Amino acid sequence: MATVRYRAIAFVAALMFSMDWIARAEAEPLKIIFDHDGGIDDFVTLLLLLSRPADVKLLGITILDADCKIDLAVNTTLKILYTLGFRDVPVAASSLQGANPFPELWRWSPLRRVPYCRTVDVQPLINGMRPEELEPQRVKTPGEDFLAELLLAQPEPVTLVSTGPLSNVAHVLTRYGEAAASKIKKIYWMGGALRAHGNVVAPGHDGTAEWNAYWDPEAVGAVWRSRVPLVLVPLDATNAVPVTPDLVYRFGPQSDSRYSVLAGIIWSKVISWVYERPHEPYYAWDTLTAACVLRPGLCEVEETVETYAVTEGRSQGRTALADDADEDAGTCRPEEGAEGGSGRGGACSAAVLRGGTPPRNVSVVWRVEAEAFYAFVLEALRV
Ligand SMILES: [Ca+2]
Repeated sequence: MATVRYRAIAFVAALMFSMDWIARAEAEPLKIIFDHDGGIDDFVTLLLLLSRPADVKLLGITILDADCKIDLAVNTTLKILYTLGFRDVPVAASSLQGANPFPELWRWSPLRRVPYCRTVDVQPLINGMRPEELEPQRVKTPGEDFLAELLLAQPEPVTLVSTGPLSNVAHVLTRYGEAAASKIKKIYWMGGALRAHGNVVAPGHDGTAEWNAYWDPEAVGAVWRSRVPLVLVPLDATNAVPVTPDLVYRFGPQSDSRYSVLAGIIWSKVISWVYERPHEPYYAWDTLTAACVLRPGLCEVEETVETYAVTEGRSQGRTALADDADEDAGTCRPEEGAEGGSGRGGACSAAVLRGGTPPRNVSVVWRVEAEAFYAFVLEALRV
C-alpha cells in the first residue's frame, strides 16, 4: 500500500517537476554559488544542484573545514564534479575556523579514526581519474576570498546556497560590504532554529542554537547585520525530513542512474548512525535547502519574519523570533538586566538583544511535506 502511495506521489512530483522544467526551458539557468562544509548531506546536495544543468549553472564552490576534514571535503567535491562531467566548476577551500568546532562524533567514526566523509571519498564510482586530473579545478585562493572574487565578477546578482556555517559569507560581507552584498540575490541558508529546539549539546551552552550557527556565531551576527536577502531553512523545517533506510532503499529501482547510485551510496553512510542513535535522527538538512531553491513550491515560506541572532554568551548561535525577546527578558539573570532585572521590561529586553544583533526581517521555510520532498529528490536524481 505504501508503495502504491509512493508511486502516486512520485508521479505527481515527476509531473510537476517536468512542468517546471518546461516552464524554465527558455529562461537562463539560475546562477548559483554553493558554499558547503563537506558533510554527508552536503554531497547529496551537490548531486541535486548538478542534476539539471539546463536549470542551474553552478558558478563555483567554496568549502569550510566544519563538518568534515577540509582536504577530504575538497577532494570528494572535485571527484564528484569530474566524474559527472562538470570540469569547469572551480572549488576553493576556506581557511576560516569557527569558535565552536563540530562534535567529533559528527566528523569522525565512533573510534575517531576515520572522518565520515572518507567513506564517500573512497567510492570507486568517483575515483576513475588520476589525482592530477583534478588539479585544474582546485583554486589556490582561500575560499573566503574566492567567494568574494566570484561575487564581485558577476554582472548580475546570483543565488548563494549555504549549507554550512556562515563564515565565508560573513567574511565577504564584512570586508567588501555593499559591493559584495549587491551581487547576492538571495542567500538560502541551512541554519538556525526558531520555534524548534536547537541541536547543540555543549558545555556552557543552553541548547537553543543550531550547529551551523553555533560553529561561528559572529558570522551569523555579521549576516544578520547586513541587508542581504536571507532565506532560512531552519531545524523547524528540516526536522520533517529524516534520512531513513526506507528512503535509501528507494534509490534501488533507479540504479541505472549514476546520480541515484551515488546519492544512495552517500546517504547509506549514515544508516548505521540512524540505527545506533534512534533518538538522534540524521536529517536531509542541506538537501532540503537546495530543494527549496530548485522547487520553491515544495517549501512553505513566510516572507517577512522579524528575527535576531545571539552572538555571545550561553545562547550564542541562537536565532530567535524578535517577538520572543520580551518573553526571554523574563528569564534574564539580574546582572544582565536593569535593577530588579528578573522581570519583563525594556531594560532587560535590551540586555537580551545586546547579546546579539538588532532584529531584521528574513524569510523562513517553516514546513515541508516529507513525502513530496523525498519524491522530488528521487525524481531529480533519476538522470
Ligand atoms: Ca552541511
